[in-house]
Order: sequence, then C-alpha cells, then structure tokens
Amino acid sequence: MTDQFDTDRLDGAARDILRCNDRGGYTVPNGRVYPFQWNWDSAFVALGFATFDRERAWAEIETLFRAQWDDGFLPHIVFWQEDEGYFPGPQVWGTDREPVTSGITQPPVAATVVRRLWDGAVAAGEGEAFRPRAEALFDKLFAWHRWFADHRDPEQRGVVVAMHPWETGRDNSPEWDAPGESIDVSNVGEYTRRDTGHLNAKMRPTKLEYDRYLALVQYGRAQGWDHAKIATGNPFKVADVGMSMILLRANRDLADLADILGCDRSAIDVWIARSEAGIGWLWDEVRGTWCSRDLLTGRHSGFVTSASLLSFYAGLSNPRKDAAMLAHIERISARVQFLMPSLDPDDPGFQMVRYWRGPVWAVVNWMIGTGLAEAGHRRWAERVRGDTLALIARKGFYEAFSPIDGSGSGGDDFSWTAAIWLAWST
Ligand code: 9WN
Repeated sequence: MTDQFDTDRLDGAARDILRCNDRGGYTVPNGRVYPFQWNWDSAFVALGFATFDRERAWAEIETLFRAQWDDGFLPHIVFWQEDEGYFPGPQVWGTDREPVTSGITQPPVAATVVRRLWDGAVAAGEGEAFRPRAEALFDKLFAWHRWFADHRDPEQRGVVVAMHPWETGRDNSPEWDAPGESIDVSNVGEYTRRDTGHLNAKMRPTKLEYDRYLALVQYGRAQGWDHAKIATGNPFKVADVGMSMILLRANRDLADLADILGCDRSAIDVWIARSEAGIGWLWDEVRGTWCSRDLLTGRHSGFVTSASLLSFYAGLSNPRKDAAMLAHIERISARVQFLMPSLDPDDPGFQMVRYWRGPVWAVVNWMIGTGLAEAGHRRWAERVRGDTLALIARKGFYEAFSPIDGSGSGGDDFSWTAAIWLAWST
C-alpha cells in the first residue's frame, strides 16, 4: 500500500515535524496554534517517536505525567511555558498548580500507547532496561484510570462522562449541541479568540460553542477545580462514546501491563467488567449506532460519528451491532472519497472542513483501523489505513482533512498526523 508513495521522503518530513515541534521532553501539536503540551496528542506523538527514537517516545509520556495531580487526574493541557498565541491560557483556567495546567482531562489513550512502547522495547531486546520506567508509568496510569472511575462515572454505568466538550477531544461534534443548550452563557463576558487569528474561521467552532466552552471553564474554576463538586453540579454531563470506548480499551491494555509487570490487576478487572456490562447504554436502537448520551436528559445523540466506530477498538463484539456498524461504514464509503469522516455525510449538519463536523482525523483513523484489523475486518482496516496515508501523501501533514476532496483543515505540520504517518507507514 505504501509503495505508491515516496515513503522515504515522507518519513523524513514526518520526523522533521516531530523534531521541530519538540520543546525538550514534550511536543507541541503545532507551534503556532497550540504552543503547549496536550494530553492525547502526546500519547499519539509517542507512537511516532517510537519508530525512530525509543528514548524520546518514553520521555514524551513521562513529561506528561509530571503534570499529574495528586488524586490521579491528568490535565488536557500543560502550560510548560508562557505563550500568548493560544486562548484560553493559564490565567483563564486558574488551576493554581505547578506546573500550570487546565482543569479538565482528555481521552485516555496513554495506557494503550505505553503497552505498545513496552512491546517495542521487548522486541528490541531492551525490555529489562525499560522495566523500571514501565513500572513507574503503570502506577501513574492506574491512578488516572482510578480517577476516571471515581469522578467521571457518577452513576457507575461503566462509561466516561465528559464535563466539557474539550475533554472528548472532539470539541464541536454535533453530539454536544443539544446537551450544550442547558449551559448559561449570559455571564461569559468579552474575550478574544486566538484560533481564528491563525486559521480560517470556517474550519473552527462557532462563537456560541466558544461561549459554552468558556462558561464551563468558569464553572469549573468557581468550584476550585474540585472534580467531585463538578461531577455533581456541572451543567454539561455527557457520556461520551469516544472516551468510553477508549477507556475500555486502555483498561484492557493496562491489565495486560499489570500481568507483564507482576502488578495487581483486580481493580482493573472490575472496571473492565463494569464497562462491558454497562456500555450497551450507549447503543441507540432507533438509529442503530453507538453514540453519546446525555446524562441529564437520558437522550441519545443519535449521531453516527467516527467515535461510534471505536467499538472494535474497545474489544466489543456483538454480531448484530457489529453488522450495523459495518453497514454504516459501507454506506459512508460510497459518499466520500476518504474514510473516516468525523460525522456521517448523510447528516444535514455535515460540513467537510468544520473541525469535528466532517473532517477526517488521522488519530481517530488509527484507532478505528487498529480495532477493525483486530476484529478481523481486514478489508475495511486496510481501507482506513490506506486513505489516511493517501491524504497525508497528497496534501501534507494537516490537523485534519476533508473526506470529500482531501483538502487540509486546521493547522499544518501537525505532530500527531506526522506520528500516525510514521506509525502506519513503517
Ligand atoms: C482544545 C490539540 C487539540 C486536540 C483536540 C482538538 C483541539 C483544542 C482547541 O486541539 O482542541 O483542547 O483549542 O481547539 O479538538 O482534540 O487535542 O491538537
């Protein structure tokens, strides 16, 4: 598949992007638009580094966990240095921590990545050298996953409840439109966005969406970023299908790591069992899809998004539901040139370049493709991988891509896109 591309040149370009965005132990997603360390970006970035610099790959995750809070919480942004280029910056978050961080988290892909880093070290005959680092990271990953169980599943349903659209990593997905209506934006006040100064506003969330993002930040700050209080009174509580599938997968990988390292896996098994028993709550029988569900109203979003297709990655297997999801892929594949659009192209709200309302994201494709391959759906797995590589080879290392014509959306020279290229092409 990769033979049709100038792989050597593109591998070199991808490595250059990671080196250029390296700020010394951590990597910024894009130097202009996102000048700090982001949580799930760093996890994916480590997959890229692992293809040419194992030491640097481990350091990426270790640096991220240096910002972990005492209760296990792992923030979505770490503000290691000042930079005026991004809003909202550290003063707006007001978490009053050292290092300065945001007060919300992001999809927990890190355990899955550490599991892969470990396998890579063992394959290279360096398992024993990396064992102490794997053990140290295991404890931190375990504490983060326990934090999810304690604070992001208030009804103990085996799902992950997002308290902010930014936590899901899919900021302006239409899944948050109806739940967002209950957020009072009347007191948000004036603010100046930076994203629309760097990028075409057509590719970004709207003013109303930003008002909601800011209102939720102000709410969390008013609670002193006490996550127990936030889980009780937050005006936005949505069981996110993406984070729920990702955490289930991450817990399976963490349990494997426990076995490998000789650690106790009993609590992890409880979390896995709870998810396996409860995640069916996110199946929308009417629409025939996995999707997010508002905890406050009980309503399913009803949207088919790229996150709906992470059930395979989560290791879920149900012949009827799997067949329904494969039928969605088949239908969608006839409507777009490049899989996997972040929103069903048959949805009236589909927009080919507006962020999480249409564009293809390499990192989500990596998870979808990995899951499909593991579940034995090789044809679709290869299609998703091939489309991802083709988009990058033809258009460049963009943040995201139009599924219709492949045009780049968002920032260029993007770290996680470079990382996925390396992880999938080599
Ligand atoms: C807010 C860094 C991040 C990604 C998210 C993506 C976008 C931030 C923003 O960029 O979100 O966290 O300001 O737009 O949606 O998934 O981690 O690349």
